[in-house]
Amino acid sequence: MVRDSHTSWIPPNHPRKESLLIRERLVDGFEEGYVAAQGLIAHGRGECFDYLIGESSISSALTAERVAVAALLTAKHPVISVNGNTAALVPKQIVELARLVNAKLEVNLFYRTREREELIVRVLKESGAEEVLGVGDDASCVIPELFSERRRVSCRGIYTADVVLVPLEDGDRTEALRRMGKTVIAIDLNPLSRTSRAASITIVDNVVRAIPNMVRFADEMRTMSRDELISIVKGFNNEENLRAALMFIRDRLTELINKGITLEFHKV
Ligand code: PTJ
Repeated sequence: MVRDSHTSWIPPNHPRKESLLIRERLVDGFEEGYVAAQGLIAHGRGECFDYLIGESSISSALTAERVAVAALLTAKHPVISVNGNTAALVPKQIVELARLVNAKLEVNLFYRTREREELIVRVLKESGAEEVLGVGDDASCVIPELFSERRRVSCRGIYTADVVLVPLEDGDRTEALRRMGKTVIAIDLNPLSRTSRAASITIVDNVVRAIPNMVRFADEMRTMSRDELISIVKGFNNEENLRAALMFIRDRLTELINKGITLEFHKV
């Protein structure tokens, strides 16, 4: 689905090639009509936080990703919520993760339109999904005390789920889902967002790394006993894990300040 015209201008040796290619995937999704314009803004905010963690999966994120996989594998009714940005950035990987942890996929949009819902279903189906919930009349259950368009969910999906993975979520719905007694797993590069602070398990990582990591962990952890998986989940403390992410950022900035932050250019 990525058009060459958008990526061909990127020099192969550009130091920020990967980041530029990721942006183009969102621009393509926007032009194809399924990424919200606000999704482009959200991505820019994410990029900023990604700089602070060194654009890599830090150890607290890897821990949270393993715990999240354990929670999904032990859930009775796990659901993965998909929005425009996730569909543009990791369509195949999110379908693969759902298959490995036996979760349902549900489209759920903050900026909801029927057209975007249907386009995202198409993207997911082209990536191998068999069933995608949450479109049109299927989203007939309502999350109480929530007023955004995200309140309408599938009765067979998010409404009855015990564990919900919500990449790039808004804080209101995270809080509402927690009030319903659900385990909420958030992926959010901003450790200070309301979503990050309200979720049960917060993964402070870029969705482009977090989901492939989780696919790898799900493959490795599938053979673990239920007791082992439950003890991984029980041993996790989200507050402590978020503190570890903030301390990583603090220490990294301190190191950069002490060691020097300017790039070294070739002398002529
Ligand atoms: O497709 P829709 O209609 O459901 O809309 C999706 C967006 C993302 C536009 C919507 O959910 C939204 O407005 O989200 P927010 O409130 O802007 O929050 C997005 C959060 O995701 C911010 O805290 C960003 O730092 C974070 N973020 C952005 N890009 C990434 C990310 N986190 C992880 N990986 C990213 N690639």
